Amino acid sequence: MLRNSIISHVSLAVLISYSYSSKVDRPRGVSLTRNVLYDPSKDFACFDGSGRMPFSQVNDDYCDCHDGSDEPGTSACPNGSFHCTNAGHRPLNIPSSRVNDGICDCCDGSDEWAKDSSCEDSCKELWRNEHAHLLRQAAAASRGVEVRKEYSARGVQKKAEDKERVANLRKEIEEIKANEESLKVRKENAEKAENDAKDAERVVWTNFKEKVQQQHDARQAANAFTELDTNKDGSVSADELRQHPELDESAEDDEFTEDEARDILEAVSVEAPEFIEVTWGKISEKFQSKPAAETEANHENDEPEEDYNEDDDEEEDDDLDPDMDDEDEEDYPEDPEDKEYENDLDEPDIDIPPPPPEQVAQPVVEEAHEEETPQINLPDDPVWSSDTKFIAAAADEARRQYDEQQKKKSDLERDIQKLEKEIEMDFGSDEAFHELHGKCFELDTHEYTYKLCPFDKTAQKPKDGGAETSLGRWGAWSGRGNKYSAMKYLSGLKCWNGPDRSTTVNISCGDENKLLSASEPSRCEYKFEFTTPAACEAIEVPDRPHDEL
Ligand code: MAN
Repeated sequence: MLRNSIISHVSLAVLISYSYSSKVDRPRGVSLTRNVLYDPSKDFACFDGSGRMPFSQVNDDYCDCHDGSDEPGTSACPNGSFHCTNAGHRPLNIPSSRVNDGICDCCDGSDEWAKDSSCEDSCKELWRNEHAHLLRQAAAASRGVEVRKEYSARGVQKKAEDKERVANLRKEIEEIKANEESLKVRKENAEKAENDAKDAERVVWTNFKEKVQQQHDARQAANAFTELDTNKDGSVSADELRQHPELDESAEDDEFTEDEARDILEAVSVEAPEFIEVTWGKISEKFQSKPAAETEANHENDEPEEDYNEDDDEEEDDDLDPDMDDEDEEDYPEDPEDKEYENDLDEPDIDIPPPPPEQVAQPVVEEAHEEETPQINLPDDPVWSSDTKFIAAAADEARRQYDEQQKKKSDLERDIQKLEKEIEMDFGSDEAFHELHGKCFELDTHEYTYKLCPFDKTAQKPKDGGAETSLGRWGAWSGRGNKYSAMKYLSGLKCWNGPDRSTTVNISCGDENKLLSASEPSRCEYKFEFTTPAACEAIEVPDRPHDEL
């Protein structure tokens, strides 16, 4: 209001300024606690220091102080505040703008003092309603408090049990550790014995395999010699070699000349031993055996075939037969250093030796072609002797025992870790929230089923099917003032083009554990309301209203 309009309001201003409450004299709109700041016998100083004035300017409907402190009972200052005494109910501060605006804001009607206001004093009525409501709330809270006590007792007991379990598990670990070293040594010794025994047999087996391979190679060479020696004169000549153009070493011309064949033979012709020892090594990769029919057709008038070793095939079959007779087995040199064995290697013998005793592994004989020497595939390891099997079984058992104890130890360590995590968890000052640990609560909304698993996670699942979406994992208590009034769940599934999903769960006292509501106030930030007896505290209901007057 402008200063020049004050004149017309002087009488009103005087009325306002000295209109004191009937019970305790103080300017209008001033609370009991601030009354000391308004002393009519002194000049008035603005609370913010923005001015000083005769007391008559307090509540003169003109705003002198920046903070509005000189106009506690009028609407003159835009930032002022009016105090409703509201005797019989609860005092209230309202913005000055609401003073004399025609709306009853104070239940005692004191804000509408200018006119003969229609505001009735409804404070007593309000108090009665509020009191009844408070009594109902207090009754619910006291039921909740009883349940909370049960939760608390169980929570305290659970924590004690968990601690005891941890202590017992630690003892078990200690016992395992006490035996660990001896089990380890036993296992290592048994494994060493196993490795030694197997290594020794592997040496014999490897020699045997080499020998078989050499014999096999020699057989291939002998067969090739037989096939190449078409005139059966006991030697392969350059002409005979030329029947196999695939052996031509010069790629440029098509013709496999006699000179080229001689270069390979390094002679006019070679006899079997030299062929097997020298020539075969040069041609074996290129040599292609001709199908029997072709060979027979080409040489149907030849002399009756005299194989380089015509008994070989039979013997080979015998030799490769795992069910060979004992005599054969005895022939096999047990000692890989055996002289006889070495001599065998010097002079290719087309007999395939029997496998070492007790190492009768099943050779895989593949009949590649009727006329070709069978391919021999022997397994990497032999069939172990019964002694080695016994040693290996002992090592298996020692390993099993050691591994079993190790697994038991790590299982126990995992259990301890889990229990310790639970023990360290903050379930409230009386452990009442422990009751909610390990449980989940759901709420169906139109689109989703929301889920709260306290101290674990929050989630959302579309009702028309589809996977559960994580709305966060347990983070921390996050209530303002009372930290147990809210929980925070963080790092849920990342929102497309947005933050990781997260949830704030407001906790309030209720008769039962219930997820009351779930909403998404901003995208991917969710808000749940949850009630639980664990949050109940006794409510004290005042039996009389405030009586500041
Ligand atoms: C899904 C739900 C919604 C969320 C959108 C964000 O539809 O998780 O709650 O707002 O993704 O893209």
